[in-house]
Parts: sequence; C-alpha cells; structure tokens
Amino acid sequence: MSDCIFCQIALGKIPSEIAYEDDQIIAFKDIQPLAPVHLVIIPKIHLRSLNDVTSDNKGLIGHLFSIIRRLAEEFGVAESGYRVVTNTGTDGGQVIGHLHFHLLGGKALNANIG
Ligand code: DGP
Repeated sequence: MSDCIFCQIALGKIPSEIAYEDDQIIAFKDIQPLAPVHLVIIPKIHLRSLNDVTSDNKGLIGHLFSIIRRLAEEFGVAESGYRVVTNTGTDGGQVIGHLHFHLLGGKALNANIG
C-alpha cells in the first residue's frame, strides 16, 4: 500500500536500520525505542493487523516467529529474557496499520501488561 509507512520501509523507499530481511519479512530498529533492544518485525505483504491473519498465513507467521527467536539470540537477549508484542486496533495502541511485532529486551521490563 503506497500510503503505508511500513510498506515503504519494506520496499526500501523509507530508510531504516535493518536487522534482518528476506523475501517474506523484514526486521528493523524502532525509531522510538522503548528498550535497549527494540526491533519491529513485519511481513512484507500488507496485513492491517492480527485481525487480518488467517490460516492461509500460518507459514508466514511461523517463519516470522522463528526469525524473532533468532534475532533475540543475535541481539543478546535470549537468555536474559525479552517480550514480543503486537498492538491491535485503537484500544490495543496500534498506531501503524500494518501488522508488526515489537521485540523488546535488554532491560528488566515492567511486568504490568495493560
Ligand atoms: P504501534 O503503536 O504498535 O503501531 O507501534 C509503531 C511503532 O513503529 C512505534 O514504536 C514507532 C515505530 N515507527 C513508526 N514510524 C517509523 C519509521 O518510520 N521508522 C521506524 N524505524 N520505526 C517507526
């Protein structure tokens, strides 16, 4: 989608600090990091949120999570611990309307969710 910031990042039209990329997904550093490690992992296809995910996407989502796990290792937070979050919709705090997963780590995160 031409007006989607994350589609533009996936296409390389908006620069980002890329941590991983393949034909299906891309991971980049969040522009407003909330933790020492804060990556955003997205599918390249435009899905608006988790609400758009169906069983047709199970290969993609499984692959995406395997890369998140690998990135947690590479960024040195796998042992100490980390959090994976996907905000969905207005009440979920989603700002960018392209499915994405936050990988947060590198500090003791607040245990309160919500
Ligand atoms: P969310 O609230 O879940 O929709 O979070 C969107 C995140 O995306 C937020 O943490 C900031 C990040 N973000 C927004 N625009 C850009 C951008 O242009 N580049 C990068 N690297 N991150 C962005």
